[in-house]
Amino acid sequence: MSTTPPLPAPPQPSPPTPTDRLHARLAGAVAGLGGLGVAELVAAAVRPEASPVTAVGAAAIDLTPAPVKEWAIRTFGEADKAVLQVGIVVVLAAVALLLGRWELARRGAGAAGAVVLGVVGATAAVSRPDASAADALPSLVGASAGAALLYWLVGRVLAASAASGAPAPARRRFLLAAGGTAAAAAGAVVLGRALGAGRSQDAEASRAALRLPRPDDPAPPRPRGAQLAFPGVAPFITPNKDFYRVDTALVVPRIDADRWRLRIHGLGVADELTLTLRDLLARPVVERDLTLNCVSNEVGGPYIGTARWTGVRLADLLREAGVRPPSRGGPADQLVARSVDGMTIGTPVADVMDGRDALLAFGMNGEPLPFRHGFPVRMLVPGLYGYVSACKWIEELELTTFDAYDAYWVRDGWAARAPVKTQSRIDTPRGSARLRAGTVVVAGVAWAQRRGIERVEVRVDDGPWQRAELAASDGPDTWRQWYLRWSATPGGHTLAVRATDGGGATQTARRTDIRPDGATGHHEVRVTVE
Ligand SMILES: Nc1nc2c(c(=O)[nH]1)N[C@H]1C(S)=C(S)[C@@H](COP(=O)(O)O)O[C@H]1N2
Ligand SMILES: [Mo]
Repeated sequence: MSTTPPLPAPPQPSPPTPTDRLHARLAGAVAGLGGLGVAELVAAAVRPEASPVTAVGAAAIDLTPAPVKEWAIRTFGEADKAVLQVGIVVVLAAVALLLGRWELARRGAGAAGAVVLGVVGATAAVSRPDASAADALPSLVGASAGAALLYWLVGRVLAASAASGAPAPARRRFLLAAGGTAAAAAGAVVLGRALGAGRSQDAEASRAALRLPRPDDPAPPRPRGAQLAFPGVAPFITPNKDFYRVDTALVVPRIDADRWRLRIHGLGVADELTLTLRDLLARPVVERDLTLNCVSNEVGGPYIGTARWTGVRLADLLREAGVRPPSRGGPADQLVARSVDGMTIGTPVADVMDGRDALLAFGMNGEPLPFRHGFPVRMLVPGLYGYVSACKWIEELELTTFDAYDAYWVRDGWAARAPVKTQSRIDTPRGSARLRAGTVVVAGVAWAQRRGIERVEVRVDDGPWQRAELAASDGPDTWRQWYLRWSATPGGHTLAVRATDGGGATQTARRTDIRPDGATGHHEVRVTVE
């Protein structure tokens, strides 16, 4: 009788243990970080804006419905872009954990998911208005690296799981592999971002080398009394570091001024022009104090500032290109400015050419434009909100018509024409302030660019409108400070302010939304007097 030993049962893949699942998620997170690190390194070589996080964020900004965008600006202020990028990384991390589990459940499934993510990033990157095909590379190479890492790391998890006899060393090998990969990936992210920043060295150097020319047409002397001495009132000139910033750029464009060009072309342009910065600097240089404000500024809000700008007159350039305003029979009524990052801003040709100080500016408060405010050159048109006049990082001016073309914000539902509305703001006392009874200085700013401020009045509770003292005027295109000495009596009080412009029109009390063409209503501040 012969006995044959029973054949050993073929090894059954044991179902994943909780530790396996945990480690698979860890593998997903580490592979995700690795993919991101590789993507950042490639983006540093291609173009920092092509980084998947930046590209997806930029696409998200463009695809987000306008009300959500406004909510984000209202809620997060100038931190909105940082919040967006953190949000993208959080979503990416959640998806990475999921892909780790998929890869464990079915070999290749998680890796395939990573590749799909890469295609999403690449699609976002190449659909940016300023993109080239190479912008797909960071996402695609990063996702491939992430997929390979995921396949490999989950392989280690399975190996550890199968080595059921002595799982400890195999587990340790997996954790070492995961830890080492994570450290290398974090290093790659940091290095990639640093290299990307280094790429802007030419831009930094060109800005450092720029000496603002002495203006041929200096700003009229600013009256000494334009600036009041009361603490808490916004300074008449806003320092560059405090000047508000509103734009859609996730990465501030850093343009090498030596390579910068501005093209002027379009309807009714007899002589197309292409100008270098040197060409602009060689023209008659003007300097003006101008107040700039954003249509998204709520009543009492912070998105307004005044600077002394240096530049050249835009109307002269247009005239040299053969452009005539509509009143002189010119066929174009809209001037569309385009920036290097694809922003489009449409301005009435009539406004630019009616004699006001519309500028192509390269200087801000005595220094070259800061990168965040549009270096090397931006547009400014007194009397119009920024979104219809103040294109930063400008590279093209096209003459067209309002009928033929809707600029970026207009497609979002904002008005195509948006002159600044007369407005005023109480800077001191602050809302909810607790004050002592007696004389309290109520003070702030009022603005109505092009028309100027003629009168400011303050009302306490339901009392009469009382005329405030006005600081000296620096001209119709800048804001004007004002103050009123108030004999504060104990109790809760509501202070309100309203301005009357140089045309005699008084600000309406009617509260309207910032959309479609700027908020109206009185700024009110509630205080408690003890
Ligand atoms: N290229 C570009 N230019 C732009 C914008 C933008 O998003 N991109 N935003 C505009 C808006 S809405 C305003 S209010 C002003 C703000 O200029 P500042 O950021 O220098 O204060 O810039 C304008 N120019
Ligand atoms: Mo704006």
